[in-house]
Amino acid sequence: MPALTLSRTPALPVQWSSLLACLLAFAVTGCAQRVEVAQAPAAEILANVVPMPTHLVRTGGELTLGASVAVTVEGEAPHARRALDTLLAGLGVASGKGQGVQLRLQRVDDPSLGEEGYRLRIDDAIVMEAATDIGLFHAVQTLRQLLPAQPKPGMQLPHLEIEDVPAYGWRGVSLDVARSFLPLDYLYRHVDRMALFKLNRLHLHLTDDQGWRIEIKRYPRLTEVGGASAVAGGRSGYYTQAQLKALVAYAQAHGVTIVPEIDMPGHVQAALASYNALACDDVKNLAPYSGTKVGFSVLCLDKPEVVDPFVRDVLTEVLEIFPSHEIHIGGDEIRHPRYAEFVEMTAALVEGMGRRPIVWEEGSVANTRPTMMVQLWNDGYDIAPAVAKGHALILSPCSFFYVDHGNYAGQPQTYDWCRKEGVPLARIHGFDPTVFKTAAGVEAALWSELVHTDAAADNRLWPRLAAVAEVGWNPSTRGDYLHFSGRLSALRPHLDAMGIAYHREPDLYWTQPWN
Ligand code: TNX
Repeated sequence: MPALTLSRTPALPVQWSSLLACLLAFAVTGCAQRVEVAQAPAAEILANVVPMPTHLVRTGGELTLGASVAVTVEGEAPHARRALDTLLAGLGVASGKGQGVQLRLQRVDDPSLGEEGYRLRIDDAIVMEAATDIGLFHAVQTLRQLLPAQPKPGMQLPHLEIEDVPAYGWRGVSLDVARSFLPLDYLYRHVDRMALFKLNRLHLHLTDDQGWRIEIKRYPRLTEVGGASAVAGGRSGYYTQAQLKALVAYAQAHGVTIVPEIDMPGHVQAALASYNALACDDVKNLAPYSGTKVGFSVLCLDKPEVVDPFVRDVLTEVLEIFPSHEIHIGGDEIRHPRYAEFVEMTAALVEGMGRRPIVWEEGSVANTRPTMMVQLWNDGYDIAPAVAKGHALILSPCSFFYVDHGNYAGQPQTYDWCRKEGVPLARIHGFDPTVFKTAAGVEAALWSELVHTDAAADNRLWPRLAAVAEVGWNPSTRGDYLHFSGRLSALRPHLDAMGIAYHREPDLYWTQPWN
């Protein structure tokens, strides 16, 4: 089946309807520049779904949803079922046995669908098939995008057939809650938002110089002292273990694995301020830190008798909270003669505990097993030796994935050290992960030195995370930005319904109010 098949009943290309609206509004809004650059997407838009399904055919006609849907489930699918019930309830549609359009969720024994793939067929009934509950959950998310964001009379769905399997198993976002804390309720909302775009890894950067955000029972001062500081202007705070366990379960039910990072051996001023013995004896500055410099603090690697048990104890508690197979141990931005030795020790420790370590790119110099994952973050870093060793890569090259950089050049309160022009939506969508032989997937990073509120986080993350999702799920679409922006533009009511304070991206015609 070709990736895109011409439909018998083409959907209205969203870009063109927006263009029309723009022309009509021209006198008051002055959108002439947009008109000049706007053109039709190379492929026809058949359905407003992001990420673009790998196979999609419109089969002609529409299905009208009535007041109720008759749901049947074959096989275990509690997460998908809950998501479906929430979706239908939100649209005022009753779900249950009996009357109305038939909707079937079915587990099938089909290895070609993998852990996350699914089929969705809409004709006079709706049928979803997947090998796993999470595959069915993703099918429900596609249905969610095809339906309106708010209830309305006579809701219609296009007849279609989708078969959709992600290119990459790692489609992530990392949130730096250490520089500036994000409240727990933000993380819950964030998981919901990730789920709509089938993002599946939430990497939490839990510790850094400016704060320590995870309760460790054996070291209470880490949160008493380290939890009370933050970057200047940012928020302090920490999560209890019980809170994190509940968040982990919630995320799992939404197809999201939470990957914890304890950043070591550098980026540890909050830990040193909490437990001075972790610093070398000649270190004078042991105060909490609220600046934005990096690379100045380090665990005393000459005192393994103090540092190694600390690392082991902390990781033991971290692993009890987070069932994620992958555990991030940091390793960035520090020069020390015993650095490689420390990474080797810590990576082996994680492996000995039955998990898989991840390090930032610098850690790839250590003599570790190739099963360790490596996260690339500098565009220019020579990652070839790590690839040759067989390390799987998480791709976060800063000029594509650092969303602490502006949505546009010169955006206030953003960094530009990696790319002066910022990291616009189109650039992310143009990223090609396929040139990295051992890519596990992609991950955007929101560092929070300059991001101190929920609204600022929303602005940096959205709509750019939709492009991250598409690049990781279906990178074959990257040549057609207009196709992507047309589909995404139409999903604005869904972002509104979730209360996202997104960047009003001109490429999506979001500078104007939605009518
Ligand atoms: C680099 S990426 C860092 C972070 C900063 C970020 C700011 C990485 C592994 N280290 O500590 O917050 O730049 O953009």
